[in-house]
Amino acid sequence: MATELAPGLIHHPGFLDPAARQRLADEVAAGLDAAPPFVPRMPRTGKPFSVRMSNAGPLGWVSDRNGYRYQTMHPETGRPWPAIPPTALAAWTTLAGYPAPPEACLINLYDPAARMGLHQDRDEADFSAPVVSLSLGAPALFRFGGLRRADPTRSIRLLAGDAIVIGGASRLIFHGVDRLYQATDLLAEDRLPGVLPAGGRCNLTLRRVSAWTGRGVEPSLPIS
Ligand code: MD3
Ligand code: FE
Repeated sequence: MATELAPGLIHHPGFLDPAARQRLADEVAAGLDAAPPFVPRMPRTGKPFSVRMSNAGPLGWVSDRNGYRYQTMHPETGRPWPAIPPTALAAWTTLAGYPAPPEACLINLYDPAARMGLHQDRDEADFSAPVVSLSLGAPALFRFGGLRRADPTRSIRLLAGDAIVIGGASRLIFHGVDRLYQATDLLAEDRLPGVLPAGGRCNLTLRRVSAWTGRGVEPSLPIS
């Protein structure tokens, strides 16, 4: 059952069943072989993120001393990003309510001590498209607030298989991940060996980056 946490912010607990989580984990592992995780750094200071990242799709989000941006190539290998995992693409089709496919799939890899500070996602040109988030691995405490950093926040736990759709009036809310939880009873399919250290977590976010006119072909995407 889906819950509307705020206008446009929809939580779908257990959206991926164990078989779908296993399939997605295998697809992510294959993608990471082609596009190994990198350590993003804060613009200007160069301070490393505690979260490691990779991407799939025509565009990938990167951050380094020069700033945040989307780019077509992996920052270290110089190769294009691999295809978006089919199981993630299917989730977008079911959940996004948007007529064009995602252009970027950001893959966040959390070790048990990693966190993500409160931020907005606003490096995209099209805020009319939602962001779709899929969680794998250990549970996390997700925090979200309002359109201003100082607005009051609420927290919910995100578990393996949960989906969140962030759209409409919530597309630009502040949000972050305060901590992971130790799960003593994770299913084998939720451990992601080869992708995550023990007790780690993986989050995929599917995004539109460029504005979509609703006409014509998608320039950089295959037809089928
Ligand atoms: C609310 N990721 O990659 S997912 C991110 O769990 C990010 O790794 C977190 O924040 C994670 O930018 C949270 C849920 C989420 C994703 C995108 C959002 C919430 C959002 C965009 C706008 C508002
Ligand atoms: Fe975010």
